[in-house]
Amino acid sequence: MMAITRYPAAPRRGAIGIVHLGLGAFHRAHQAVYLERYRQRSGDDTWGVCSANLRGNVGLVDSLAAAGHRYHVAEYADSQTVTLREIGVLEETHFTGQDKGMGRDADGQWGRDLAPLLARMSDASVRIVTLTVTEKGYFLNPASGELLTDDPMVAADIATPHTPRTAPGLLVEALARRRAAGLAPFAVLSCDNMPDNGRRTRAAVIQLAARRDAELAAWIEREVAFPCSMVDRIVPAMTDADFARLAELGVEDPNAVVGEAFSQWVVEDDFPQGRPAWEADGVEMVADVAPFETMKLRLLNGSHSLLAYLGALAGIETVFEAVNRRDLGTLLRRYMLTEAAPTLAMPAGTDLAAYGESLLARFANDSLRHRLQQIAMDGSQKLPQRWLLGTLARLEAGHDAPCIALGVAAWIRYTASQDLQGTRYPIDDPLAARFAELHGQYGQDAEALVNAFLAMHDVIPPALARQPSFVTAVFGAYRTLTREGLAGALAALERT
Ligand code: NAI
Ligand code: CS2
Repeated sequence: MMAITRYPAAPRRGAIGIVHLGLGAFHRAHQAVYLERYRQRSGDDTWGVCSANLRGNVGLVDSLAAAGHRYHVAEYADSQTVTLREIGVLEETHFTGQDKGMGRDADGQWGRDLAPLLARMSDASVRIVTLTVTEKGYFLNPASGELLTDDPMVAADIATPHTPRTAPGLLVEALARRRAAGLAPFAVLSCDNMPDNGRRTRAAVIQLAARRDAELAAWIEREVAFPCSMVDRIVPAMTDADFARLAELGVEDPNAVVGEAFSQWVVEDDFPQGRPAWEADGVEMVADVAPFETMKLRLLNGSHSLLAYLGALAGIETVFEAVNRRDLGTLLRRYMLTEAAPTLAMPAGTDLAAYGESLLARFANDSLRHRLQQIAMDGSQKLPQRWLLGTLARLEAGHDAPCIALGVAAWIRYTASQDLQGTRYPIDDPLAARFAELHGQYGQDAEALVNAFLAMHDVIPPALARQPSFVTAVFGAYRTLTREGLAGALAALERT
């Protein structure tokens, strides 16, 4: 018997206090849910949201507008227990990029809704700008955190700063307009899975602003708050099966999203122009997010990436299927307890073993179809914070890291674009062309291939690539994985 709890949206529309960049699945199922709950509880309707996509998914922007910006979120505790929420806190949606089906060619037609979006960001009532533009949307070198000034999108924003295409470019232009108008700046709250996400966003914005106007850059440095945050809720991309099961519950909504019931948001409390009183809705407002962020990135996301590359190579489709394999479950426990947890400095009383077990239980949620290929995308942007920085600390302290050595071997093999059975799949990563080049050049020589990947210093920290024991371990794992398959590689690891 299905247990269904339903919450309709608050009936009234409100004023817009937040602009969000990156109208994807996660924003709809996380930040928007907290804001809806806040509005319903407090009756304060000054924190409505204007949400925009800068690239991709114009269809969602328009479909939400057609639905009066209302949509549903289904939160599954398990396949029989679901909370259905209608969300009404979204007031406006915009699209500023290019997308398939828009009948646009190459350059010149960017920015359909750029003017209204920038006007909104420059409006005095907007006090916070939040972001979920994925790791690559900040245009930072993943290893060094430097702005990618040679990237064509960033170069365009440097050349024509008043018509920005990137998220940092939009922030700089909107902040410049506010400064010129004598308005206080908004706070910028990154909700992406990056380490020090606020400080990284700040670095991107200040570096870009400095290319345009040193005084503007200094003003941003002085005046703008960039609090860090740790966000957590598993929200997979929607499938036809998800829409079908929602229809069975009476929800026929093309803009609906499905996620787990669990949700966490830890935010540094630095909002000079004010913020919703989120505490009452379970948001943890803290002075320093770093320990929570690192814990989540290394334990949850690090485990996800291990499952993604190893599982995808064996042709496994979802997290649920992968984590139910005894040997992969054993790998995750060992990785979390012996390679990730010892690298963390947590507040007293934090029980990392219990946290790890709670993650395994969440991964085993049978109501989510979280595809490993979705998690595997953008590995070049994810691996430093999930695996490599912790591993470097571990090696420098004189320990080994065999689980991550196997993970790195699996990632290298995964980027060959076909699994161990020969089934092909596309690689979705900003560095995909470089991966293809390396496989083309060294595909027949495993040692040279591994060395070439470890020499990608924008992904692999040079200090890690210089550790001979790590290089040897990755090469050994690569050989075992390609010769003996997933079960063989995991059995070999269990013997160590
Ligand atoms: P999604 O695929 O539904 O949406 C991705 C969003 O990022 C879209 O709005 C897209 O337009 C935007 N985007 C992608 N590349 C961009 C670029 N170069 N510049 C500007 N915008 C860009 O993905 P979803 O689920 O919304 O996740 C987005 C991010 O949210 C993740 O990368 C992660 O950092 C964070 N997140 C997601 C969680 C999840 O379970 N889905 C949980 C925790 C964090
Ligand atoms: C996942 C995350 O796609 C990925 O890389 O590891 O999106 C993960 O689902 C979330 O961070 C959970 O909060």
